[in-house]
Amino acid sequence: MTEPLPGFGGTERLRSRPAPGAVHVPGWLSPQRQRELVTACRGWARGPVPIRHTRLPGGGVMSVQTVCLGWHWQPYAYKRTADDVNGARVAELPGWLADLGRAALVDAYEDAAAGDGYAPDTALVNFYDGQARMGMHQDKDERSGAPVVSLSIGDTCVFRFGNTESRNRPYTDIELASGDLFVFGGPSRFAYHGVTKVRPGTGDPATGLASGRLNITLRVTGLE
Ligand code: MD3
Ligand code: FE
Repeated sequence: MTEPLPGFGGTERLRSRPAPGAVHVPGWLSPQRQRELVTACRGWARGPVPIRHTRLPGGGVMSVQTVCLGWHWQPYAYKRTADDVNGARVAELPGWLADLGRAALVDAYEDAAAGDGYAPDTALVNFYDGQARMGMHQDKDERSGAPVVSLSIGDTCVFRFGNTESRNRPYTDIELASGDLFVFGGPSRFAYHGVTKVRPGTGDPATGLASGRLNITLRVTGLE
């Protein structure tokens, strides 16, 4: 009798709702979709605004490299042009990526209407090498409480999901692996969060990413 009982002993990661409005759906992106996204990100990384380490007002630079679509985020505002890079207008957010965001809300919230009216107008594409981190922060430069959709590809990271009051405890550490979807809506939209480590060598090179981690977030800026 070596057959495992169904539902026990598996290693498959399960969907979770770590806080109201926050849903983690492991393995949401198919391998084919991950490859397509990696190819698209490579194109956006070349231009019209090249991917770069964002400069912070205090003189530091982020360890993460970022390229934006739709609107260009620079600390701490969104603009149509990348005045801190090359002055160019950022690439449009493609309709297929907004469609993917709506499908993500439907699946995360298990509600066929959850994507209705969701019109993300910016995407931030973040690339993490093995040393890159993102400190605990809130995303509050958007003038909208619409959900943020996060897609991860490549190496697994430790994502730290905190509370809305401060960057300190309580927080929950969650492994985000290639293909994972995370949606932050409702009260979770303004929670502190960050990336405390990347686990080099955990991604499958078949995604097209030989090393490192890509994260794509879809957002509604509320700007025009
Ligand atoms: C929760 N990115 O770009 S994605 C960011 O993995 C950012 O690159 C991380 O934090 C990354 O701002 C985390 C998950 C995420 C993104 C935006 C959020 C979580 C969020 C906005 C509000 C609440
Ligand atoms: Fe963030």
